[in-house]
Amino acid sequence: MNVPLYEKIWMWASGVLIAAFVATIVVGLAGSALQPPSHVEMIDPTKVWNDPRFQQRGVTTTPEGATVVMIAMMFAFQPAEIRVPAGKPVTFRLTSSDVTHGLSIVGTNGNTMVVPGYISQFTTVFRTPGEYLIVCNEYCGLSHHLMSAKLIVEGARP
Ligand SMILES: [Cu+2]
Repeated sequence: MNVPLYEKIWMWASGVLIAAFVATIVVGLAGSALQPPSHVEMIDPTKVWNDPRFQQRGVTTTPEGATVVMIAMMFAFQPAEIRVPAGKPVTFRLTSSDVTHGLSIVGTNGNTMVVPGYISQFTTVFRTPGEYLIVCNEYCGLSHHLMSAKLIVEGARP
């Protein structure tokens, strides 16, 4: 079969692109520990503020790590400032009382959508102590750009 050179170049170029796309997934998974959300837990979005799972918001610390319980709403996170230990697993549990929001901890792999009716949960480890900005990364309304919170990672670098 006679394949013209020009066509061969395009075939190889497409092959390289496909390999590059697969590599980004592998690097994201293995290198940065990014993963799709796997936790499915539902909640009545109209009763979020009275739900026992969201009565005690904020950080609960144990010797093994910490759990953060937060509610996302237009246009704030509640609580707006959280302190977690460095080098230990921190589990975030979030839900929304109105529309779809996002929680993105800038400079880390902490990132999830917060969809009304569901509880978003993920666990991550913060290795570097310091102050991190938490932003909403799903457009949620006119003051979306003001929706932020602060994460303080405390302790010595493990
Ligand atoms: Cu938002």
